[in-house]
Amino acid sequence: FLLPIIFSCSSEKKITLPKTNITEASIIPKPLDVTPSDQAFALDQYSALIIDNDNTGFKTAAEFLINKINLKTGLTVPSSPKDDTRSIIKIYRSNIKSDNEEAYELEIKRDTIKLTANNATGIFRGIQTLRQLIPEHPNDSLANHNIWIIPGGKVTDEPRFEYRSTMLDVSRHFFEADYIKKYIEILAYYKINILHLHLSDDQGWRIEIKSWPRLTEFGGSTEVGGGQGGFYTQEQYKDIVAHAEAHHITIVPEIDMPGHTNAASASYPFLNGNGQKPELYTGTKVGFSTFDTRSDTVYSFIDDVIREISSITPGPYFHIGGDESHVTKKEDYLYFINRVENIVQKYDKRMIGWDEVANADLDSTSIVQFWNDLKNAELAVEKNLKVILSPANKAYLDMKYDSLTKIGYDWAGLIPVDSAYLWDPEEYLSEKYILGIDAPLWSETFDSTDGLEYLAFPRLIGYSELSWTTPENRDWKNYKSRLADQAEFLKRMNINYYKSPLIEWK
Ligand code: TNX
Repeated sequence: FLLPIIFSCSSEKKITLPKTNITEASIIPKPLDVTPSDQAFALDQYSALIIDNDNTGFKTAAEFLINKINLKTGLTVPSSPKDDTRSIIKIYRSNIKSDNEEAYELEIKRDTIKLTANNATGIFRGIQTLRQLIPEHPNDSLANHNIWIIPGGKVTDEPRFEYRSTMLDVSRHFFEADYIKKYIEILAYYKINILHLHLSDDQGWRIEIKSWPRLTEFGGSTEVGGGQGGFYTQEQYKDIVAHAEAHHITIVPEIDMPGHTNAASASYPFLNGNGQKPELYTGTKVGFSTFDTRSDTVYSFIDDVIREISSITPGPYFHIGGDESHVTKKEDYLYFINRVENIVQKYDKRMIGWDEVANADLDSTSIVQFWNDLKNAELAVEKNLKVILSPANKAYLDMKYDSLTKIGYDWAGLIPVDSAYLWDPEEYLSEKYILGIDAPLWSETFDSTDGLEYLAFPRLIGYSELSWTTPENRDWKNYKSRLADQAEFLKRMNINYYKSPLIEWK
């Protein structure tokens, strides 16, 4: 006999009810405080936007929001109300309670959204929260036109740390300026506010220095594996800086020295500490090169480099590297760091160096970036200096996720998506010494933007939450489900993220 085939069939149209509880919205990084209401805002063809003052930063931020709403929904939101306007997004400047530079308040009601901050940066951060609250898909069951339902309530938000950074190594492999601009857009969406560019290393010098043209003409002509390398002209660098500024992101340029300097010394052999003329290098060894630390000509070269880069870098920081100078004598190294610190200060920048620099007699404004040796970070604290945390076994984006990851290293361990998230900066130092977090992406093991994105995402999204969100507001299970909801954005942005099996991707 035949088994009856049972199947159910429904002709009912599937109705997905809009999420209207703001506390369940997938915002990353999680805001400081979110209070729900039982209302919801309807974003549709009858919505408009207004700004309460003429501040150019506010205007630019509002245009940014209008543009992003258009890209996501296709709606063209007018920047002033029209006769048929039914709902309004208002951007206000007012003195909100927090004096944090990046604080904002976002209040969502039935027919108004009010975004308030003391300055344009706060508004810009709040705009990212609002973007994340707009659903990827409209609801078409509520009216005969598309409506994007934004859950109602109030968000009061500000970051835990002021330095929320990622580093990209464009030296071991070069990545074009246009790509850096796309990367900046993704960082901004997650409220990362610093992009640290590792602009020089043994394998390539990547920024034009007008007074020393061979640095890029020759020193920028290759990369790991022997590819053609490349470099940013100063115009291109300025363009990156301007794009970053428009996203309220600061560029931190790094020229790594006295070690990691083979490309510079191959271009100008007088820089070399051992008196020889080195060849260009396309391998992946570290710690074999050094500048001549006792030559005044070397310091006048460094003065030119720092002067030229500083003059096109509006941000307050200059990173001098200082790591793995294994062939520089200790006393020469300490002498070098102090002299270079003076040059950085002469051009009104605050010096940052990898943790080894803590051994020098640093000025109180200089910053130590912990990556390897906690003793160096503790030494920095003894000297009352600020520290940036980049513990390699937690925050290195070039570590493999697991043993099957095809690119990346494992010298500091494997870093799956959960361990990248499950730590707290205060495990290392007390909060008052921590300026923030930097997640470095070293590029020895990949030459494509696909590889870059595979290692960076989704872990970088977790570092954004670690540096923005207070420990009480962080929870892996909750984060994991919010992360799963990022898939649509990452796909829309064409990001080749790693589909970690730890996440139930939507
Ligand atoms: C260590 S981290 C380095 C880099 C390498 C990286 C590879 C640091 C300050 N130095 O030169 O690219 O390991 O993971």
